[in-house]
Amino acid sequence: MTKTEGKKRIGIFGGSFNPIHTAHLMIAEAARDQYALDQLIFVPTGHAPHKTFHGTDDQTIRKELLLCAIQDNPGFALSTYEFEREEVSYTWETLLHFREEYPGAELYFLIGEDSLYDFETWRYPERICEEAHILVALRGSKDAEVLSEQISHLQDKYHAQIDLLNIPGFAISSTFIREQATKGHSIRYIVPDAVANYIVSHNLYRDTHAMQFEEMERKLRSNIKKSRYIHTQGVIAAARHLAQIHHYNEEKAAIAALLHDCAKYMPEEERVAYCESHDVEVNDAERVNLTLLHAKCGAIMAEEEYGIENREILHAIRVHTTGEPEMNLLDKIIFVADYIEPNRTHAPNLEMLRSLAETDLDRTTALILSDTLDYLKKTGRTIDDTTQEAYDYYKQYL
Ligand code: DGI
Ligand code: FE
Ligand code: FE
Repeated sequence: MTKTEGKKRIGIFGGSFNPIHTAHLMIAEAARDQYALDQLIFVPTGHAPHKTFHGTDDQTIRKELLLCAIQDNPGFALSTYEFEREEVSYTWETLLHFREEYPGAELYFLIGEDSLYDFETWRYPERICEEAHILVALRGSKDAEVLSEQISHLQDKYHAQIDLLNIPGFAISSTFIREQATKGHSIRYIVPDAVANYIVSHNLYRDTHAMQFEEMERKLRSNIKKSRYIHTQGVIAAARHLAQIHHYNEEKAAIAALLHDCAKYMPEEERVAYCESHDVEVNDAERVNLTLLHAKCGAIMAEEEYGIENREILHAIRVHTTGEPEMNLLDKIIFVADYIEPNRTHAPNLEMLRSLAETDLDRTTALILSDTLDYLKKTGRTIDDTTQEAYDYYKQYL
């Protein structure tokens, strides 16, 4: 497409963006590229800012996520024009605003295919058509004949200038993303990494879950000593960090970290019976060294007392003290976080292990097991078979 000399070409993309996702970005980039736009401006709709349970309002979240999403594209910009207005903005008013902002510019207004069919229900469709070219992102939802009829109709009636955007078909929606995030499922590749990280680290869309976390935290605090609670907070921070860099669900990692030592203060004489009554096997080393059992008891307690059903979380708690061969990602995150958390100071090589954990969890696990075994041998303690087996497996990474 050739550029009209001297005239700026500005694209305007309105929508809820709750949250912004890859399909929005593909549409915006296609418009920017195919119509040689100087700037593509995202204009999130200003619907009433309601506070979320986190105390942040919905507009702030949508804005932050948009900023994350567009940061690396110099052709993209964000306008909070509709946020700043008291009343609901109609498209024609928004276009008038950008007309004043960019006098003499050619405005391109992006809409989805669905909007093409309810366009006439919008306030002043004729003014919209007067101010801007309309770019339609096709979803392939209607057949070609219906589409071209609707376009001709709008062209005839409003002198609309309508063009189509060529983009691959997709069915990503913001609703789908929020649902995924609520369930703690991955939204990686559906939104840019920066957006996914923000959503996960700010616990967005997870209201019930976040409540539960705080509830569990309160309950835990009344069941363990202050020093253990401080250690636990350190493990949570370390586990969140490791989850982020190794691409594991941060919330699940935080829950496993929160509860990993929940049975630390269960009376030792109750532990064997607690395990056996829950069909959990107790080995000889554990019978001799009942402190080891806080891991298995912790997994049972997390399920029974804290209502954790997720098998991965329960497993990570169960193996956090001895480790085991072929641990999964969460197991390793918790195993390593427990050892390197910021409040620990006594173990050897801590600084080296902390930086190695950023890149290589297997090798970090191997080194921790090796140091633990050395320490146990030096202090003449019984070694649990599982600790030895875990080391025998992980020593390949040394
Ligand atoms: O509960 P934490 O203190 O946060 O940490 P943890 O659950 O890793 O427990 C740490 C202790 O467990 C540490 O002193 C080493 C010990 N340990 C790990 N494997 C074995 C073991 N102790 C014995 N006796 N035998 C083991 O195989
Ligand atoms: Fe522990
Ligand atoms: Fe611990």
